[in-house]
Amino acid sequence: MRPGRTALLAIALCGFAAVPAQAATIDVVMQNLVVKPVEVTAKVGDTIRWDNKDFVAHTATATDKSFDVMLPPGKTGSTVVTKVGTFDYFCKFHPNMKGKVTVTP
Ligand SMILES: [Cu+2]
Repeated sequence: MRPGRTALLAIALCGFAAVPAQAATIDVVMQNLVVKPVEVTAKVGDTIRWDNKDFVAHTATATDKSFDVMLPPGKTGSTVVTKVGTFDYFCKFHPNMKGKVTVTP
């Protein structure tokens, strides 16, 4: 590879590394008292968005209280994950509704 081309490649790689990864939104649907998908994986900075398609209210309440999102009937709610770890959550009104968010760096 010619020197000029190597330099150009180095600049391109540096430029790519300097751009932070785009935060993603991970959608979870609550319908018929079921959380789908039950388990999702996110990276720090991503948004988890729950879409309550039922006619009753739900919550996405972390067992460790790291988030507690109220989801009125037909509404969405979200939280941005900021900590690495595995977070189990449930619905305060329907404790059988459970899900899990795994957050990676
Ligand atoms: Cu519920």
